Amino acid sequence: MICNAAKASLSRSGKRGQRTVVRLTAMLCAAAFVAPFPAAAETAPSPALTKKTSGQPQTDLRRKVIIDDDGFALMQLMLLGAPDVDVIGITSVTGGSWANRVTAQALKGLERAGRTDVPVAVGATYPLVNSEALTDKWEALYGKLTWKGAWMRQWVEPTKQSTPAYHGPEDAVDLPGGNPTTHPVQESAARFLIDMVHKYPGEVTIVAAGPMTNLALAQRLDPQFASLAKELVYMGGSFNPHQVIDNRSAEEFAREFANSPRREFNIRFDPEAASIVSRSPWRRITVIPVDPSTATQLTPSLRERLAQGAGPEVGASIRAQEEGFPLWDEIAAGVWLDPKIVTKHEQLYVDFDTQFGPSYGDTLSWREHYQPGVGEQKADVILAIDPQRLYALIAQTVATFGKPPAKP
Ligand SMILES: [Ca+2]
Repeated sequence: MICNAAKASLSRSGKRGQRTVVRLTAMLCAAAFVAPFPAAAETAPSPALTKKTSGQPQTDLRRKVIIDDDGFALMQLMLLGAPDVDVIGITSVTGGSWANRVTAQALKGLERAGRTDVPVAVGATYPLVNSEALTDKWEALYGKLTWKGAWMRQWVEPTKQSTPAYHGPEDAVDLPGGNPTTHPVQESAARFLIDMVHKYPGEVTIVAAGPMTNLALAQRLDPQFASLAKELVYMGGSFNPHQVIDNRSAEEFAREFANSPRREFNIRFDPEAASIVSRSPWRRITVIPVDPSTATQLTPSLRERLAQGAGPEVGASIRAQEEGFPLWDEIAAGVWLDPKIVTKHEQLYVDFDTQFGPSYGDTLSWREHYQPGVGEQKADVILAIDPQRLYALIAQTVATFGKPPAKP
């Protein structure tokens, strides 16, 4: 969930050494990183022999991940900075802002992080069925949405959050810190996703933190897509969230769920895509809904703590982030990097309402035996996490941008 274009449009920066094959020092670093988190080690891929140098076999133990998102912020830095993780690609999608802007933000963020080795593929410009015109009609019938992403023109009532600029889907992109000089790959996001799961069958985790349009397109193009991935971790949906933090920002973000506890933006923007993905044969699904995010907040002190460790360039971009936001997407990365941050979770069958009525896009869920059995999949739904442990994990991962590159 991204509820603010300012957050999405920030350009991340930083210097980081070129990654190659994991060497002994990096492996030790990775081992130290995952050692406190045994559950993460349980999900680590089997070692694959990847390359020989000077007669010495070298093993790439890093976990492969593709980030599918409608922005570029702390979550991307966490995964790029985690020493046991290989980000094999980033795919953009329209959500908080249009895909062409998200693509530029990702390229720019990677340039500033010194990680132009990570390919970026351009994702879907439009949701499968939903549209701005349909959203206007829906609001006339059923009431105003709190946040509409790329279609947002104004807030319903006063808010601390900045009002994002309204753009058309093909408007020229002019990022605040300058446009990227690098370019996306030629293939579309859906094609890139399909190609990667075929190239590394059973090894690729997809962390999705925007509308699931690209994943739905990939599954419809190639019915093997979901089953060839290792797992899907997605931020989306809402079960029964409550305001936890007592301040104005938390109160304002609670507007999104106070009277619509089953509605969440990523899903509501493209309900049909979310339903297709929920009914696809993934080996494993982890859902990070709104629920655990209400205990988290990017406070000025947390922001400064993260920025101080991240080096001057990445640090400056972190300081530019708007305060007060729940850490929705960062929880998704955090749960994948360290499952021990989870304090409450439940196995549920999950789908989403695609009827164009008042509950369009709402989260549907069933315990075992109650599910309708029309393809919906069982998922591990994260309901609560330890915020302090998440903050420490974010600090630990972004701090890698503040350190000199490891010597080869
Ligand atoms: Ca997002």
